[in-house]
Amino acid sequence: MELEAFCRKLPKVELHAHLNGSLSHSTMLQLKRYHADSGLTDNTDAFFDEFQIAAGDTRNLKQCFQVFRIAHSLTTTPEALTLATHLTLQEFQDDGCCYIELRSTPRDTPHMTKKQYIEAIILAMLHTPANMTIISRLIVSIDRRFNFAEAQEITDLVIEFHKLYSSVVVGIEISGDPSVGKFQTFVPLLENAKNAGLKVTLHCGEVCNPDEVQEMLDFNPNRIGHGTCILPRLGGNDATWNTLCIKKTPVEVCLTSNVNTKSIANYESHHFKELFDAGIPIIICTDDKGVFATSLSQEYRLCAETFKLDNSQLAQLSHRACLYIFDETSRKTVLDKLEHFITHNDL
Ligand code: 6MZ
Repeated sequence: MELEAFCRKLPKVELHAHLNGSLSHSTMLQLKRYHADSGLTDNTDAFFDEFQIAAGDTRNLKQCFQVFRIAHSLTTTPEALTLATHLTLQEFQDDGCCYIELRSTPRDTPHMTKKQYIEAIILAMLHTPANMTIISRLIVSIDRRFNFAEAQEITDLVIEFHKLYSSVVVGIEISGDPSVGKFQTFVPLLENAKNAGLKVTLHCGEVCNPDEVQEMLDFNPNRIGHGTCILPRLGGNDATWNTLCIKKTPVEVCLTSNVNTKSIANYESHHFKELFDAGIPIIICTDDKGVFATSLSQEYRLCAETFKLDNSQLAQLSHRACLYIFDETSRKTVLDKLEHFITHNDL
């Protein structure tokens, strides 16, 4: 089977996808139509075409955080969030994704509170259209810009919703502009979330900050995102790299995101290779498929082409990723699907 078709057919899990960064052009158009039909204003006209940071774009990681405002102006009501969630889940499903942990940062808007924001996504995941088979779970995000009180408000909500909907709300994470805020601010809150049964994933080492990387790894998160500046050659140091090698913390790897934001010079110099060789669990993810003009199957294809992996190795990557999904009750279902695919395709 040709590589592109194989990558699409391979059952995959997506564990690092920000909802508002995952909106496709077509989803944004539908959200614009919804806003117009509902008499709501959005401010996307002037910069609608600036949402995508595709290959060759001159913007860097810092500038990338401005584009999310465009998506945010299209997800201001519970109905719009429901639509955005359903359309995004459908696109992942069409791309061969069978399990997804979508993440999103609750926002107060003129039309909903943070609590309503979280509830809208939970309900959208519980009440998917009839043709939808993808299993979807929610990780609630805390933006590094938040002060302690704002982050506490969100953590309390996540814990409350986890009690009510433990089958949907599975985790909490820290994201946002990595040059802003301090990880230590959020540690007591993350401990509370952990104690309440939530899993934790952290954006770790997206920029060079070895002290913070070390603090994050020492916190023992269930997974980390990116893990870019952990290797000495990428701005980490021997201690950060050795800690990762010993702890074997699973890394959500987002190839195109790292290249398009210029965190990594090109695919060939991506740290995937060192992670792979060191036996550190890797989960191939998209990060923001709308912003970076990618898809989960495309990320698998790029990985295969760059690091010379055959179909069997790709299937093993996907299989191993299933071990790190936060919803333990879905793990067997997802693993069975993958094992069936591996057996039937003689891999
Ligand atoms: C860190 C990122 C990110 O939460 O509104 N986000 N945080 N690094 C990245 N790498 C490029 N990409 C996205 O989705 C958009 C939000 O996700 C975070 C940012 O906080 C962004 O505002 P939600 O659904």
